[in-house]
Amino acid sequence: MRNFVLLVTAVLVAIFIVPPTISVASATPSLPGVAQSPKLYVTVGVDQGGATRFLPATIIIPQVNITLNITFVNNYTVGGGMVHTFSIANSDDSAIVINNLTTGSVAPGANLSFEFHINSLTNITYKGVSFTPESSGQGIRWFCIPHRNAGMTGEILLAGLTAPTPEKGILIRAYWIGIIGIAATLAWTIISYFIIKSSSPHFKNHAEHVRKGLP
Ligand SMILES: [Cu+2]
Repeated sequence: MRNFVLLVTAVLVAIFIVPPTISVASATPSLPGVAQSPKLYVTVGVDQGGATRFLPATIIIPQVNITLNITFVNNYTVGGGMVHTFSIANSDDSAIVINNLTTGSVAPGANLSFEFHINSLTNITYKGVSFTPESSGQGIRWFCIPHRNAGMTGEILLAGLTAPTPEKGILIRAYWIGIIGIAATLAWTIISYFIIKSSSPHFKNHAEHVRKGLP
């Protein structure tokens, strides 16, 4: 019985020490010595029903002055699949700066990783060249060259400007209400155990109980 009490105590301690698991975008510092800005790794695939759609079609960045490392996976290969690109154009002359058909065509089953720095939503740097990316209205537009007219586009948005945040607060609050509820139940179980034990002479001493030959 003492082991049981120890176990319950350990569980209680573990519950209060283990922090809530809140997913945080991976932020790794760039080159040491250089002014640090975070790097965000994002994987984008395509619609699994065969539609010319990116999945996801929205990338939310937590801040500007961030390096975005994108892996575009052409993960729909049924019936031979389709060749796609993940491209970003210069808003000034519509020239494709990131991933044209020569450098960016991704065959079915293949993938392509590349990264660029977002100085602001109107200025990004790719391979040392800064330009104003095409706007999506609220953020940065990206698209597939062969299927743009079929609606295969996506956008990079800045968190806070567009993302709804109240839900997160409710989730964390619900988490703590749950934890407190579980802890209170466990605490009450332990208290009940000692109350019952102390109020009943029969359970004061287990060895004595056995010596008397009681069940
Ligand atoms: Cu496409």
